[in-house]
Order: sequence, then C-alpha cells, then structure tokens
Amino acid sequence: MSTIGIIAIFLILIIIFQISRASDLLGNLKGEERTQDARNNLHATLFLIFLILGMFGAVWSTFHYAPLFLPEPSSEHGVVLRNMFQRTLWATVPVFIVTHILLFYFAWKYRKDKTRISKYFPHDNRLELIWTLIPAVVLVLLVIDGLVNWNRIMGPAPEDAVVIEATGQQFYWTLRYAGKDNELGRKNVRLITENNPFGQDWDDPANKDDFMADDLYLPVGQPVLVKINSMDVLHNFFLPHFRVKMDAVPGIPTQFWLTPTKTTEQMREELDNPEFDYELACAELCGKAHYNMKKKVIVVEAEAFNKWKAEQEPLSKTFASSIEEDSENKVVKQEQARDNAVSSL
Ligand SMILES: [Cu+2]
Repeated sequence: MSTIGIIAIFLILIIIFQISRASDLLGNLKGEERTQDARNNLHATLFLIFLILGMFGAVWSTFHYAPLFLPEPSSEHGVVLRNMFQRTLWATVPVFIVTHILLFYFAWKYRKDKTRISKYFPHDNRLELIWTLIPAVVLVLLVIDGLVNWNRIMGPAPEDAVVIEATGQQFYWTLRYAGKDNELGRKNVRLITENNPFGQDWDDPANKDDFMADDLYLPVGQPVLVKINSMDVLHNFFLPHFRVKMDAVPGIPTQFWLTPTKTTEQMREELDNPEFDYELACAELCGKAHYNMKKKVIVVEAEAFNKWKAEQEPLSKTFASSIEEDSENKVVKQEQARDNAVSSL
C-alpha cells in the first residue's frame, strides 16, 4: 500500500514537472514575457494546492492514526505531562495553522502583477512590539509550566518510594530492587563478574537483601523511584503508558519517580484486551538489537506486590558460595600482603 502511495506521489510530481515544462515551451513560442507570467501563475497556484493538500493531509493522518495513540496515562505524572502537552498544543497549533494559511495565501495573492505597485513599509514600532511581546509571554509561561513539572518529576522522591535500579546494556535491561531495607547497596564496576552481575560490594550490608527481577513489578498507588544506569552506550528507559522517559548515560546516574495509577488487570478491562501488557522499552537507538531491548511491566495491588517482593531471592543468597570464596581470597591476599610487608622490613 505504502509503495503504491510513494509511486503515486512520484508520478504526480513528474506530471507537475511536465506541465510546467510544457507551459514554458508554450510561453517560448509566444515570447519571453508571457513565459515569466505563466511561470509565476503556475507557482502561485502550486502554493495554494500545497496548502490545501498539506492541511487536509495533516487532519486526515491525525484521525487515521488516532487508534494507534497511547491510551490515557497510567501514572500521576503521566497526567501532568499529558496536560502540559495539550496546553502546548493549544498555544502552538492555532498559530501554526494561521501562519501557514497566510504564508501560502500571500504567496499566491501577491504574485507578480504589473498593475500593482509595492508599498514601501520599512518599520512599525507597534507591530514589532506586538509580534515580539505576545510570543515572548506565551513561551515564558510554557517554560515555567515545564520547569515546575520537571522539578516535580525529577525532584526527590517521597520517603516511602519503592527503590528500583535499572541498568541498560546492549541489549537488555537488568533490574535490581532495594529489598526490605529499601536501600540499594553500594556497587563498583570493577567488582562485576559472572557471579556478581551488578558489581555489588558485599561489605555493604545494604546489599544483603537486594534482588534481581525479570519483569518490572510495580505497586499501584505507591511512589516508585527508578535509578537509571548504563554499562556501555546511551540507552533510554521508556515507559510509554506512564509517559516517563529518561536517558541511561554511562557514568552519569539519572532518575525519576512515578506513581502508577492503574493495575495491568484494570488496563486489560479498560481496553477490553486480555492480552494487554505494559512495556518497558529502550527509546535510544543503541545498536543492532535495540528493537529487542524491552521488558514486561506488571502493575499489581500493593498487597500482591509485597507478597511478590517477599518471595524473591536476594542476590547475596543466589551467589552465596562465590561471595564466600571471594571473601576468603581477600583474607588470603591481605595475609600475603602483610607477610610481604613484614618480610621486606
Ligand atoms: Cu538500548
């Protein structure tokens, strides 16, 4: 279908080109001056056609693709962002429509005409003031709106927020939950091994209860703080249904917090789609398998969330034997170092 569309557009362009060439040749036969007039008229008419087709296309595509739009936001911040987006549209779309109608209409209306004389109109203070002040005020209001909401979303999360860490890597996300103490243990990239995927520092007691999860479990109605990292290149932690998105930058931790407002079950009912699942996706083209860098997001009632959380096995338990081995090695190394130091005295 789209191929046929492209071919059709291409053919229309060829036809327009041929018509303009034909009218040029025709003009040549009738003399130079007539040619110029014909060309001006043609261009002016094309401007009008472009305006009408463009406007029609914009409206048509909006309604045509409306079924693919995201459903209502599923988080408190999502609603804030959606409203902000709509306010921005209300401020900009009317301006876009009016200026474009004028742009193309004027190009048609004021095409070269020997009977009309241009008016010399170099400067008007009042006009300058109007078209500088109005956009300035509107933009300042939009920017303030954005800043206030940015600070709300990026600012410190409530004390009781569930703490989750998401690490992006070509091409998957790893999720670490803070466990019972609600505090993520210290980690160090140098400590990463097969048996220590996050590079957790086992000397930090906060690491004892941290656990890893396959799906992103979230409790409904409870704030969640997501701390975002990357191990290699730029990734982007994107929860489209919650309208949150944040870059994962190697070496620079980022974060945001959100409060989910609808469980997966509620969403399935609302959309009348028993297959529906929230999705975590990577929104930064990060390499060949970027498209595959996603995870299922499961939003459940707080009770079910706590039950799930209690069932998870801490990483310290999963890798208990290798942690012990490591700490023994450490003791041996320390002893060796001490012996060396003593013998060198
Ligand atoms: Cu990615």
